[in-house]
Amino acid sequence: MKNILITGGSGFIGSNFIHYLLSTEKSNLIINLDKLTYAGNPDNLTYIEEYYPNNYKFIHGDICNKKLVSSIFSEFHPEIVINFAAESHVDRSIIGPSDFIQTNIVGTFNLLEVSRKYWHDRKDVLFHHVSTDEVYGSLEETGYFYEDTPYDPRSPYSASKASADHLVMAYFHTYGLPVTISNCSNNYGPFQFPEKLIPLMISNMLEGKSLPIYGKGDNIRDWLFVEDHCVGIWEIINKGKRGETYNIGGENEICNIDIVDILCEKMADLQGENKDFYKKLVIYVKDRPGHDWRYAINMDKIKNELNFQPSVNFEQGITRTIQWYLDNPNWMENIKSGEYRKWIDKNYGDR
Ligand code: NAD
Ligand code: TDX
Repeated sequence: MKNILITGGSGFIGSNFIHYLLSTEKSNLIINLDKLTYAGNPDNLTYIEEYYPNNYKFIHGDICNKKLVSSIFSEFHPEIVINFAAESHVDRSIIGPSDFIQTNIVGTFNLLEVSRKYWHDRKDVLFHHVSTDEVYGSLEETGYFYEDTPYDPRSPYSASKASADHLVMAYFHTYGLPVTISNCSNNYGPFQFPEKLIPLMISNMLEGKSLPIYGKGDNIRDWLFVEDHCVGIWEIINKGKRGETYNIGGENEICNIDIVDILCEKMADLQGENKDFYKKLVIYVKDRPGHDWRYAINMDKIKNELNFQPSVNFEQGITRTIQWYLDNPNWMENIKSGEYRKWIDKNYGDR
């Protein structure tokens, strides 16, 4: 039995990861340290609390709190740390970068410091850091992000993630701390907070609200189904070379307007409406400042070295995602009646 400290486990990817891990490797003890910011949602883990009470422990707190993190190490002796905790939304980082610097950089530094001090020179432990393809910057029509692509972050969010990645690698080279990093592309799937493109569009369609597309809608992202991402992370933890970075993508490059078109058509199909029913809600709004144009991942390394391949194609993944939101209206309703609503009303108005 391994004790695994997961940070940010109440967010979108962290909670999917906890579901994945406890359904496949039932013997681990997972300690979830989460601050429950606006994006952290205890509802994501209700099932886990109920069905895995002996394998799951929630601790409400901040990764920047050194005393707390040290006490978790002393009490639970984790052998693996998986750092999902972050401020993760690019638009919020443009409006107010401060929390991004604090959590993404200082918080990661704090976790590294406590891990180093507590583990000393142990080599049978691992600090896995979850990062993003946004650290590599923005691509034109051709080319891909490789693990050795120079970092070129362009938003406060991606700059904070890049800083954290550099700290993680510095702890490997300087102190010999066993680390791995995964840099993944845009995730989608169940439990994603409705401020990111796909769940926002689904939520607005269901409320009959407009579907805001930034700029011309020609920006391209590489969409990765969250469950495939979770499998990839676990493969890296188990088989990845220490001190290495692995890219994880979905091999699904799609521009934003095509994503919204697909969502509108799928939703119409599932709701028994005509094909264009939701498309009339599309509006074009002011572009995001410094909007990266294209992200595309080359994932030869994880394929060749770890034998990992995404298993869910976009058609399957998006159908499962829309169906999940249709099947869980209370999940969305709980979010919307809370702080999120106040924030979005203040910053975006009704759109
Ligand atoms: P999310 O915003 O849904 O969840 C973040 C979680 O971290 C929340 O539960 C929040 O409460 C928690 N948290 C925030 N600050 C904290 C702090 N100081 N201490 C403890 N907990 C804190 O994010 P996500 O989409 O699940 O992303 C998880 C990780 O994956 C992040 O590191 C993000 O940068 C990275 N990532 C996300 C995507 C994506 O498409 N969502 C893509 C690439 C990389
Ligand atoms: O209302 C919108 N309209 C719109 O056109 C929103 C919210 C987004 N967009 C565009 C901006 C992007 O080109 O859609 C694309 C996706 O936007 P987000 O969902 O905000 O994701 P992105 O900015 O690409 O970043 C995501 O992927 C990388 C995650 O939020 C990051 O945490 C991750 O690191």
